[in-house]
Amino acid sequence: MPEAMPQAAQRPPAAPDVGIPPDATAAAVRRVADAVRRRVLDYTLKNNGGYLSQACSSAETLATLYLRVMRLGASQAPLVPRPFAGVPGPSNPDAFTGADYNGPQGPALDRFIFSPVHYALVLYSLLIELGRLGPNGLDAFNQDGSTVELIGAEHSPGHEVTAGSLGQALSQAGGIALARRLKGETGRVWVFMSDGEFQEGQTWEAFAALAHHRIGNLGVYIDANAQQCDGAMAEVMTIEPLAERLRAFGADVHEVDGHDSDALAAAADGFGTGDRPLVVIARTDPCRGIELMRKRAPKLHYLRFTSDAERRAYENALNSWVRGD
Ligand SMILES: Cc1ncc(C[n+]2csc(CCOP(=O)(O)OP(=O)(O)O)c2C)c(N)n1
Repeated sequence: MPEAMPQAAQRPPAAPDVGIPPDATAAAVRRVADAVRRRVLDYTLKNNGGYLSQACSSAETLATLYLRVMRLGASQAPLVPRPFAGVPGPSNPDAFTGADYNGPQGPALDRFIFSPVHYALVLYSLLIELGRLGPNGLDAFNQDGSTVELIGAEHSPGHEVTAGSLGQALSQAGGIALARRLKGETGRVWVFMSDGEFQEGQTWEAFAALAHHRIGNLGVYIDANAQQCDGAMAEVMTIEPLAERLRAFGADVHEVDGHDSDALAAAADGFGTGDRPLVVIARTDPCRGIELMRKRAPKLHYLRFTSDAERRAYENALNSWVRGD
């Protein structure tokens, strides 16, 4: 039998501090997603480069997860991120993870595992929009000794595991989901992945294990932006037909427009009581919202300005966005 739920876990998901209700609409998701893109563009300019296409492609998916899909409690973490407290281990009682930005753990509450950690700035920006991270939460972004890393790790806000070596987090999430089922917990485990991770053998081994153990409390959202670091997925090494392959591995697969929040949210409706993992393939546009980036295709993975003129073009794009032109 599951343990009695603690009082805090019985509360509905926390209403973010920005006036968006837990049952947010597609319009609210769109507002948040655009704000996330703007902030990532701003930091890309401040840092003279960054993972910008990931914000373009995944902003609606991540915002929909936080605002419409996951059952999370209020953040338990400081608004100003803690500095790095050393490598975790039995001799380091000060080590922590960034999962407390996603609320407390409780039998009925969901857990979130963030896998492609080079998307970290997208997640931090979203946490700011949701009031889970303070407005100055990015002040130490990418600085030595900070947990607000360019490539996130388990101590980074919103992160629970270290997953910089891509394709590993799903295996960890599968173990968490199995343990939760054995404990009789009703909360689900959600994993956010990139499509490049489906070029990794470990991902398929993880799906085989999920099918074998009949894991029905784990859902995966894939940002299928058709890009990876060497260019277009189709050119480097195709993963298609992804939906059929995942179905053959026993998953319940939905393929949706990854900028359509209603479709993203509907795919998760009622999920959590069956015996198959859920996969939502979010087909996305890596230049969504920042048209200027199309000039760089097919190399969109990391934006490093190649000239002052190019940098100014991105500055102008940000300024006109802020002005609302
Ligand atoms: C196991 C492993 N292999 C290679 C890398 C190097 N790497 C970092 S990001 C990346 C691209 C992954 O594809 P995806 O996340 O789909 O790219 P994006 O959409 O962000 O351009 C690769 C291969 C890594 N981090 N881990």
